[in-house]
Amino acid sequence: MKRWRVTACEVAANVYYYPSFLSEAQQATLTALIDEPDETRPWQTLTQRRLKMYGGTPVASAGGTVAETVPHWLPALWAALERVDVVAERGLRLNHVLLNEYVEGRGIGWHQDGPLYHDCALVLSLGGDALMRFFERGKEGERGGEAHVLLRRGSLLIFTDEAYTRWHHGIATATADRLDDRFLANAATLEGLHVGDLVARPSRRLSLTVRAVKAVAERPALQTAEQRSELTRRAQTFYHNVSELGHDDESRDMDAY
Ligand SMILES: O=C(O)CCC(=O)C(=O)O
Repeated sequence: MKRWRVTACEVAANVYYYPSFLSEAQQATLTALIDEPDETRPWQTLTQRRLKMYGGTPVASAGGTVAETVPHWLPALWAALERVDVVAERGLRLNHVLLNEYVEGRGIGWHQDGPLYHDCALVLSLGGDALMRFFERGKEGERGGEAHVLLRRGSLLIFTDEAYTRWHHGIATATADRLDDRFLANAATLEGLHVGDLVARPSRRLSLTVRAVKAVAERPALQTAEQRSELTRRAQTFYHNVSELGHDDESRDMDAY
């Protein structure tokens, strides 16, 4: 994973899509690295997906996120992503990853990524395609515009500014996604696919959501048992809060829309 060929395509205000960001070989390497046994960091099973977090638990208080040791392959990935134009222009130092695993067409309910991170989110897709839907919420809470981006395997999606702070995003639970010409924003990038096509979900899809946490606290060289248990408690609270328990109704709403 030394060289990264990037072709940018702006699909909607503040939403950028890079088809084939990772080559087939890079996708295979990254998937193998993700699947390396790691007893220190087990998968967390949520309602719809499994999740791993790298870079510490994002918190607003107590001096910020406590930096932690990350897998050996992650710093090179962060460095490569920091060279992508949208990220480089902002001078962002990436320091956080949520690794999502979805099986059998599972998705993620409507949500926003929140103020603990800088307003720039990157999503790398592995294993298969899924349709990411964005919608804009107006000042009175009413629904505004909607845009769909088919996230093909190997692609990179970046969304910033209002797409991050005002728009919501999610992936419906479905065995396949219909490419809807009313909303599809990256049709021009989809070789071999056409509006109206049904795109099957893979049996397993991985995504890495990469961001920069705003406040990072240095990890003390030696941690007391109390500090360790506080970090575990923070992580469990975080996993609980991002669990789709509260999003299930909204997922149904996605399908009804
Ligand atoms: O899996 C994806 O492509 C999206 C993940 C996502 O929205 C998130 O981690 O906030």
